[in-house]
Amino acid sequence: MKKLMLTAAAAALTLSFGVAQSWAQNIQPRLIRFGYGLNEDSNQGRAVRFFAEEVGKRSGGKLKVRTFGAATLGPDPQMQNALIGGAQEMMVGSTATLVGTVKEFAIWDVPFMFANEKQADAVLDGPVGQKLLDKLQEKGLVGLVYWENGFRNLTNSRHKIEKAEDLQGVKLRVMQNPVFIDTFKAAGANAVPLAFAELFTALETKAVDGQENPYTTIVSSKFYEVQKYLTVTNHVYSPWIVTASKVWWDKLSPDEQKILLESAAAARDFERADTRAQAQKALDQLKAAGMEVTVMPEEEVAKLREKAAPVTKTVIESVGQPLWDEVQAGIKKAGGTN
Ligand code: TK8
Repeated sequence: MKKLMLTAAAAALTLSFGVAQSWAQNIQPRLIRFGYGLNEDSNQGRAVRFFAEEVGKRSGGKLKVRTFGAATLGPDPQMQNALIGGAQEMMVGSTATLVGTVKEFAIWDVPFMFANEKQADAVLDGPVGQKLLDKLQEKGLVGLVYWENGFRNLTNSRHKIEKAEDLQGVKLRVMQNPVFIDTFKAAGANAVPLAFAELFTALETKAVDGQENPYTTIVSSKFYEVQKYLTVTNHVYSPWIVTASKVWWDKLSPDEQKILLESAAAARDFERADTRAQAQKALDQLKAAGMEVTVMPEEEVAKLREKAAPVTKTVIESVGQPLWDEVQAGIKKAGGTN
């Protein structure tokens, strides 16, 4: 009995020593302000909280992530600037609003480029995805990992959109990004770039007729309250990106950086699984909330693709053929075509 207790005590000692050892890594007490645009009750909010808990656990409570949802620290472009200036530490948001900072990011906005999530994961988590993350450094940002926003679909309050031509004249809010503006202009819509934080009010007051986002966001942002028609188009796969302020990041120890990177990657895996599990449920919720759901027939989607072809060409000219080829090779390797 005594021997057993002694062994237990020894084990406890080793254990606490082990813990003390990992705490003895170079980790300082730090507060990390982490902003995001969607509501707390969203796939984005859940993943940010997961990230915060991971960072807490992995740093023995020394690194504290304080989360700010619903764009309380400002819309994506404003937060990006705060990160660059060092006034905010971290955020997750659309890659789309980074195109003005690093032009190559336009490649993720090319309509109909990824056919499924498997292709998107392979390319984003592969060498090309990393290459783009690395390009942010010289602009004052550190790109950690990509999370999933998802395939985007159209909603509007004006009329049912079933054919490509039904988009004609519809005043559609798009992300603040030239590829989105050009794609929807080419489709005949009146594309209006607007910050996501202003979108609900714009839809409610009918300043715009419609918008496009994944099902999960249409639910978590309650767009179904002010939008009657949903059209399934899956016109583009949108990634989110987790970024940090470079001036701040450079002051962190390698141990601290490792904790943040690994936690962001763990949160990515959690987020993608959660988002995918929620997507079908979200569609059911939208139907139950009274939205009229129309699946755009394939031949009509093909017309949208055709109209978007010149936009894709412009993107290739801007990002360069080699980068485009790399992405296409990644898609091929992941299986299938787009
Ligand atoms: C949230 C946005 C949102 C995006 C958009 O801040 O703006 O429509 O899809 O997820 O990043």
